[in-house]
Amino acid sequence: MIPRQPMSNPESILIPENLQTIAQKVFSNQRLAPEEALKLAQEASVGLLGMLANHVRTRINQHDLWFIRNFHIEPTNLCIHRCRFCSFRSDVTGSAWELSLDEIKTLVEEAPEAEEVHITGGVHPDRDFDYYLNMIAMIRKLRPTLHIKAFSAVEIDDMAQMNSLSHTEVLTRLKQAGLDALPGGGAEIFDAQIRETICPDKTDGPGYLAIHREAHLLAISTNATMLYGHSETWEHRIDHMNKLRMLQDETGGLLAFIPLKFRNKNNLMHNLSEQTLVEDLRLFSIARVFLDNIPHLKAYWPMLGKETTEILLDFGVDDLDGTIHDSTRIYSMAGAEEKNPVMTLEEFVSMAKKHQRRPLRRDSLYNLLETY
Ligand code: V47
Repeated sequence: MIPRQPMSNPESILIPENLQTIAQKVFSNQRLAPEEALKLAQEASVGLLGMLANHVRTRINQHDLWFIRNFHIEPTNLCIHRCRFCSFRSDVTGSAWELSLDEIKTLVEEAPEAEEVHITGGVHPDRDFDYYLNMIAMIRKLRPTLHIKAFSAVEIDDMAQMNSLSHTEVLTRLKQAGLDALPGGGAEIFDAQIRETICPDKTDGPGYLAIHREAHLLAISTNATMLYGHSETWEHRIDHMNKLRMLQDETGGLLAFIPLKFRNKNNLMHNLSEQTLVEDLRLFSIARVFLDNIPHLKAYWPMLGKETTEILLDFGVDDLDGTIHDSTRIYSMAGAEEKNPVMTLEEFVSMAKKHQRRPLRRDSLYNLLETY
């Protein structure tokens, strides 16, 4: 009989010589320089990356796995912009919608148990600023404790430009109406040259970062995203994350980082193939290891599918977003796994327990509401 080997603890797994100094830095909780993260991304095995990501995730989030009861409102799919990856815009889908405030009211009334609403959509060509202010004020009046996470930096920028207001004025007035936080959309990839190809006519990288900084200064927390798996290199990804890490050092206002995997159905970039699962695992791991100051790494399951999301729990993820209630179309149109996205609390709890994680229901600021 072959004698059983003692189970090795993760940190005793053999690490190749060329990566030992970097791995040691991660294990001793030191920050990685961008070039070290790049080397890790390019040279480490996926197993080593997962081990490092688990180390950092455990340090920052222990064995907690977060979830929220939420729903989306997408007020319109009309849009003045022409992002080449978009599968949602009315001229791509061939049919347009614009929700009235009454229709939005009904959607809020239909989700009495949710603690967060996520509002984002196309940038309408001629809605005035009052429409947005009235929308937020109406939701706030209807549901005084509902957390309102609304309008990406791009939408904020366009509200400012169309109404000759500063970003500070737009954010201040939305906050007075009841806005709590900004979602992370619109970041794509900060590199100017790639942006010129994939989304040439909207808020640029410095603009996105400036609006998030402004929001943080007004005590509006935000998330940040990165669209990956299209034409960018690892250098572009690390540069993108480094800019977010520097912003976070300055303001501390970012709650979560959400890598968004490019999906290639029904858009102008359909000729590009999608990334493999292994590449997803590498990307999430590097994000967890490099972004040592952003508390949460979210796997947005409607985009990734539940299976991949579950695997990502072992690659740095501590947050799964929420129940969603089949209220978003941005990703299903682009070919995401989940065509009618709904995740029940039972599914979430079972996924967490399978991975020895503590299932926790949160509010939008990661305050604990319930353990299971
Ligand atoms: O900026 C659009 C992405 C984003 C495609 O803050 C696509 O909690 C992949 O930011 N393939 C908007 N991605 C959504 C977003 C978001 C999602 C979930 C949670 C949060 C949060 C924010 O969706 C866009 C763009 O990067 N997107 N089309 C596509 N074909």
